[in-house]
Amino acid sequence: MNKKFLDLGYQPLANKYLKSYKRLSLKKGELFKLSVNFNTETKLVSLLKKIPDKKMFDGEYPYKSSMSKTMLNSFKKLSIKIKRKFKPKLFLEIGSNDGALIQNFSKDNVVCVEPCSNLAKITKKKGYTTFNDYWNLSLAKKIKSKLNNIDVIYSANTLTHINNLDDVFKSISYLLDKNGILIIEDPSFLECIKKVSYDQFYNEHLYVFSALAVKHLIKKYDLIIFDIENLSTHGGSLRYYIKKSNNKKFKVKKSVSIQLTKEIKFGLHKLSTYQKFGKSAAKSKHNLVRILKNLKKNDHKIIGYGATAKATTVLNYCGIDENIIDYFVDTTPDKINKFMPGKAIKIYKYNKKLLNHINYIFLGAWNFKDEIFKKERLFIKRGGKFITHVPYPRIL
Ligand code: DWN
Ligand code: SAH
Repeated sequence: MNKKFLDLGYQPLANKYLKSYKRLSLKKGELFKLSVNFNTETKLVSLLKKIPDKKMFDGEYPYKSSMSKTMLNSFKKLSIKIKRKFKPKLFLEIGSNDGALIQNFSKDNVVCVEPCSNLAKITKKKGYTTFNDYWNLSLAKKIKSKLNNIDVIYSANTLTHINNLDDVFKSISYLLDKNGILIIEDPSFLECIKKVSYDQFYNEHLYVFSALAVKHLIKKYDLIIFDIENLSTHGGSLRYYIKKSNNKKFKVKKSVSIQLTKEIKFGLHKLSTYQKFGKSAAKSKHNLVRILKNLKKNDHKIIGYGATAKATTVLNYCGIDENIIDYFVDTTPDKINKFMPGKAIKIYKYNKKLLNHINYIFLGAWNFKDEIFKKERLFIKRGGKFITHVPYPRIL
């Protein structure tokens, strides 16, 4: 049974950065209620209202995975591991974005799936076979009619964006070689709850997975998890290694039961744990607003760093506007000179000079804190402070 445990109010689409600010209207369908559910049987956490994918993933999707060194390094390390351990004959990536991972593979044995045409164009141009389409069974059939022997399928931060998860795993199971493997990587709900990072929810993140939920989801398609890695990326992610249950090539590792036990010990099988998270999010909102308003009372200028989808959730949930945050800085070309969704807060092209005379920066990209702190050593050295809400609101 689905039980609502978190209400993040009315939110705009997170990756729709407008060139000029306008107040979004509920009547015109520009704002969507963002509520989050826990399914007491399947343990799956999902949004109550799901927006059609064509509205979110179109020809102007601004997010580019290559904007962070942390992700580029993580993908590079993973590619070395995949080549060494699994020696793929034919490698398929679902949600290949701008090619941050596949650029580490040879063009001869890689297939990309990416629905956003502006991104698919990039990998096509680099010479990678790219299907500019949404992942589903009819696409899997189309790919199978052209290419055989897909023995490694990989998908990071993407399957949680697709409404019909049954179709997702059915299509994967259909296309994958009998001794092939599926690797998926997504934010871990356990880390999300521990860090009170309610901003992992925005309209694109239809789901946030726990190992408990993934295990249950894939069972129907004769798939099982045989290894799990804990990653520090995106605030704490899990990388699941999955095989068909009759594949004898890979043994089920202890890491799987360790993660499942950890999740049960924390209470991820119980509704009450999720309800507590709902309350922690409300407390986090209250405390963040208090910190920001106190700084404003003392005439401090605050800017934002990293115009993330997550920051859109924070701004719109907490009611933080241009009277509190003057502007955001970001390196993503398609976000620059536009406005934070739902807010009259402009995004400027990142330039160290924009941090001059600023003493307080709200960390929108808190998941890249280490990378950003390294880059901004001088700001920190001269006494500049970052503000974060994760795991609890504070000035760092
Ligand atoms: O699942 C998703 C994740 C992977 O990416 C998508 N649905 C949407 C997107 O979510 P996000 O916007 O919250 O992702 P990031 O990766 O936290 O975004 C980081 C942002 O910060 C980018 O716009 C780039 C920017 N940035 C920057 O300006 N300077 C990042 C770094 C590291 C920097 O030094
Ligand atoms: N894999 C990258 C990008 C994550 S952003 C990374 O980990 O950094 C989410 C990606 O999912 C976007 O590139 C988006 O276009 C893609 N996506 C969304 N819906 C999809 C679908 N139905 N099928 C395939 N990809 C999809």
